Amino acid sequence: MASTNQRGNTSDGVSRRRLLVGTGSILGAAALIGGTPTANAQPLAATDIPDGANVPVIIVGTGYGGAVAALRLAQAGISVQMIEMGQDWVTPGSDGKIHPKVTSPDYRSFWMRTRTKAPLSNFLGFPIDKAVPKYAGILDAEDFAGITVYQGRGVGGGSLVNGGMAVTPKRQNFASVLPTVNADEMYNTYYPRANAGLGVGLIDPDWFERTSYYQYSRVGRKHAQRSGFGWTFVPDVYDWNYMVAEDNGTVPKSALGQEILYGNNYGKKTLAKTYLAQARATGRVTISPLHEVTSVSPAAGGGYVVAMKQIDTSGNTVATKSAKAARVFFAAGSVGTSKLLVKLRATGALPGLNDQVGQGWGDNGNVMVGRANHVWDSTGDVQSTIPCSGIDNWDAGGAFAEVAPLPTGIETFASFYLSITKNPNRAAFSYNAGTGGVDLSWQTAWKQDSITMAKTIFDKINKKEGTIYRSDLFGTNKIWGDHLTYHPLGGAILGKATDNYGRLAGYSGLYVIDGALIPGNTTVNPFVTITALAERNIERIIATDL
Ligand code: FAE
Repeated sequence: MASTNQRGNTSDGVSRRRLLVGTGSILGAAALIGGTPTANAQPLAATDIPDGANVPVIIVGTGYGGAVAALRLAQAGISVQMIEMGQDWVTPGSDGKIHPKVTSPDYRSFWMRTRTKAPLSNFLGFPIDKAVPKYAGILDAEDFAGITVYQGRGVGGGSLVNGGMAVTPKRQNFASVLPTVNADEMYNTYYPRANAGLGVGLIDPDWFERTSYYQYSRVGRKHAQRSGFGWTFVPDVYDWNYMVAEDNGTVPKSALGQEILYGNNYGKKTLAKTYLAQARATGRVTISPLHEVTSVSPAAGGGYVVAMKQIDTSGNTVATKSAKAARVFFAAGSVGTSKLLVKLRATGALPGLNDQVGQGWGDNGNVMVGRANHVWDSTGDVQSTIPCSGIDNWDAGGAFAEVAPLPTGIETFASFYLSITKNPNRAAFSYNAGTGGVDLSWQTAWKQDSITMAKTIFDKINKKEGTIYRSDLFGTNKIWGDHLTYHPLGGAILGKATDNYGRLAGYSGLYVIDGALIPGNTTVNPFVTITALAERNIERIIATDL
């Protein structure tokens, strides 16, 4: 095989992309090393928080909850300091792009790993992961004993890596999502506000029927409907007009150019382009990337001391700092917020947090599966990375399945799905004094409930179509992707670890405002609900606490 240089070009002048297509599968990726970090090797000095800063508000994390809080606090005239452990993804790498394709992960792809950990680990049974330099990449595959939790790292949190599917739960299911929240308020005010703030839109149905990039979705629809299942378009924050222009060849390709899991260079309305852009435009919001909060504790004389470490892109600590804030919002995501709070309670920094902190964590019932189609049901060698449709069997079988892409660049004859299921199991975070880390009690076997629910859809489709499951995508002879979640939820449940607006019990001026508040399941993809709940809570907090 030709050798590969740092830019991903092979010595015979063939680009990595062409090499992969030329080998006829994504397996070629396994043999290639992940490039070398050259760009953005230094922390972004312009927004570094000074040691000893004294600010009104610190927000830990820049995902959905944090972005909503920052914007609304700033609009209320309050200065906000955001602390984000990941990078501000604004600087192109050596290939001129900020983000690599999903088919060619490199140093930018994973958070502090020396080997990629793609959600689909195999193809035709062969492993596809490969060595990469340790780097502050965009996707964290965080391993706990029973589950790998995928999360976005950087300014914009999960919005940097997710599929952008922006789904409001059916109203009849809302009582199971957030039992202590008034549904009328959410559906009349906060869901509409969230959808507007996020820039949610729907695919043009006529273009959907025409474009070769959604052949896989049309096949998914045909199979769902022939088996009698409800099939629905799913809204998304991707700029649909941009995607049509991609198809027309008038703009650079992003969703139609295999970009998603490791970032989209164009087209997706991430938080950096919506809530955070608006927040920054107020002039009252400062974001310090590559800073990780390590502790929060009461300050003498009131307020809180927030300790943090500043890292470089290799993960080395370049400074330790502390700042004082009158109020602190935990928006580090379900896992990030829960880990921090559990550790701070156990180690004596915040001993008054109640025993609900760390409880009630769920995986939104995520489970993945592929089906092998007949050769006359081709799903297309070109596929948009942005899913636009789902199969709804929630009421009858407890599963809502997204028809997901497999954007390999070749015809796979596979239909691929990420299901959200009514999995009832809930795990707890606990401090491990031996390792100094935080463990999660989730057990892989608990996914069996999700598999059973997903099978209510796919067993029936397979029977009707005379097809079988793929067993080569998650290992050798392994059908179900039951080792992971994209949708961590809970750990500081609304009304239990906090009051009904996210105020942490035991500490005035400490708030949770992210997915940690939600008790484990949203019945659909979660970020619209996280955003809407944050809109609801911050409105009340600004009105009464500030
Ligand atoms: P999140 O967005 O995770 O933000 C937390 C931020 O805090 C991150 O930027 C962290 O780097 C940062 N952080 C953590 N700890 C610290 C610390 N100690 N110090 C400083 N910063 C810290 O939280 N959801 C959908 O609704 N639709 C989809 O299509 C969809 N697709 C997904 C695909 C993938 C591959 C993944 C990973 C997730 C997907 N999700 C999707 C889930 C969605 O992105 C997730 O629910 C939200 O991002 C969670 O929002 P939070 O505000 O809770």
